[in-house]
Amino acid sequence: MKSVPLVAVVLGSKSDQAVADSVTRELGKLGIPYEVKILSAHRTPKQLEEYVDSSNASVYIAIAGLAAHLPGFIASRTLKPVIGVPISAKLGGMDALLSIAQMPPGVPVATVGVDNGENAALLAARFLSLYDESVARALRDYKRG
Ligand code: RP5
Repeated sequence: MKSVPLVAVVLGSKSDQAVADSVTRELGKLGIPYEVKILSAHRTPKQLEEYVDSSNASVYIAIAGLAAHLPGFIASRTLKPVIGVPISAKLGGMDALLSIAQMPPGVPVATVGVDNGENAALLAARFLSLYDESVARALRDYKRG
């Protein structure tokens, strides 16, 4: 998308692409500009830090499996809302779900269901709709499928 991205969609690995696609499909339906980055809290921490420090996005959606520290890492670098999407890479996604949900007090991350990129996009839209009337309108007109 060409306009300034409102949502930064960050995935920990190319292997998370299918869920990232479900996020961007919903954002696209709602007309919300986004950008997608593959950056890892463990494999590329420096680049991830630089990206978050320079990003103008209003909301982050962070998609990760296994020991999923990506959303928490981002939340430690920004005061903007971070939505974590746990991926079912192993253990049915329980490892990632708990890694994302069990953040220490003071560093909140919103957590959606395992592999539920659709809800992450819709939750991001709800945040944006608080100040963006075009997103609020798109949400009111939104139809699933
Ligand atoms: C996490 O480890 C990624 O988010 C991915 O879900 C999982 C496996 O990554 P790959 O080994 O497939 O790159 O960091």
